[in-house]
Amino acid sequence: MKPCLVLLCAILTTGPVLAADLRLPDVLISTNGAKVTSAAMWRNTRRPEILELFRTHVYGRMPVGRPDSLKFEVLESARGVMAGAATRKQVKISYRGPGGEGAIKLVLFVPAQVKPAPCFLLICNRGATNIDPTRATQSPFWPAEQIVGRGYAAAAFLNADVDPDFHDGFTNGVHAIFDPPRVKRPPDAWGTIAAWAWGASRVMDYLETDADIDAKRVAVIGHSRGGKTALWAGAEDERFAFVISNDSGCGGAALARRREPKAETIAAINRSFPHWFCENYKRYCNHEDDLPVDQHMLAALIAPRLLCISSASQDLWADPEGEFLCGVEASPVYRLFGVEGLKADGWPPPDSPRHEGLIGYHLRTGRHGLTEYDWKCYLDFADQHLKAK
Ligand code: GTR
Repeated sequence: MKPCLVLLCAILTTGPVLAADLRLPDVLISTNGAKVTSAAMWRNTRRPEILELFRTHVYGRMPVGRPDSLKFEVLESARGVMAGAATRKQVKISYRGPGGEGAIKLVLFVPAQVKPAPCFLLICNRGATNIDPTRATQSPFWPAEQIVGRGYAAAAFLNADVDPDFHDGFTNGVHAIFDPPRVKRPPDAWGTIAAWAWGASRVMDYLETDADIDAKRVAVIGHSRGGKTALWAGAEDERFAFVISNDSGCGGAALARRREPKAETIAAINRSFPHWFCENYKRYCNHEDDLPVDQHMLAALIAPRLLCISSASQDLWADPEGEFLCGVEASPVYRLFGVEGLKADGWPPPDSPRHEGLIGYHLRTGRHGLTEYDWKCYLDFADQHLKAK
């Protein structure tokens, strides 16, 4: 064969790296080699084991449970906003630890006609104008009118309230409040993504006390770094009935072992954002195969609850196909519970949501972002699977 023909054949046969080629850790084989064959084995043995692996090697260990000092102050409760469609509440959620005090400001719109209402909680990693309580600015990042119009409460908080998004050696935010003073942080101490996830759980603590909210039907949603956070929040806190990862990419839904040439890697993310993960995660820069987990095991920690994963066609940095495969590879755990995870024969074409199973997936045409189209998909999925719960 001529060299150019050899090259052509090589190009034609080199498809995308499929999950089967990646030698992912088996989500259903315990560290001691035992095959997990029932939902009970998953719940009692394998799930706790995987959760511990993610705490130790990826996100770090957050303080356990609700702090005794947690306080809720409803600063405002205004009926008849959004032309009568909603009640607006603004709530200060505060906490105190050895290092001082901190607070999250929650913005919440409850539909006037639905009580108690299922709720979407957005972890907002963009500026405050995206979650404007006055609605003078209406951002597609948080289309609160559309959410309320579909019969859901719309809740949002700024991740920066919990922990500012820059590397300062963990001297601000919740790390400074709760971590004991020490010369060196342990290598599994919580990073900033774990801090934001902890914040989402404190908001959940409040939502459980609000009679207007059905706390058994709360979705936690985040985009990109917020999507990584939503996944970790849903893994750590099983009160979230529905978890939504929008374009979460590396350290979120994308499988680390894919190493797609145009996608973010563990080395790249640790270089740019050394504060997001725990120190141990840096051991896996350029050594993805040594990591005892991959991200499908994170998605599996949501089982058998509702999960949506989405990608954008031009968002190659987030490895869209790797995000899809994450849902596929988490699905065996859903099957242990007698339900379907992601039902799709192959990577679906753009703008064709797959919502049949309890893991929904869509690939949106376009760039990295959280858009009204994405929200429409999540609301449709919730109508189908969350409303009926
Ligand atoms: C990028 C980062 C991604 C993603 C994104 C975002 O710069 O590399 O992992 O989190 O930021 O949050 O928008």
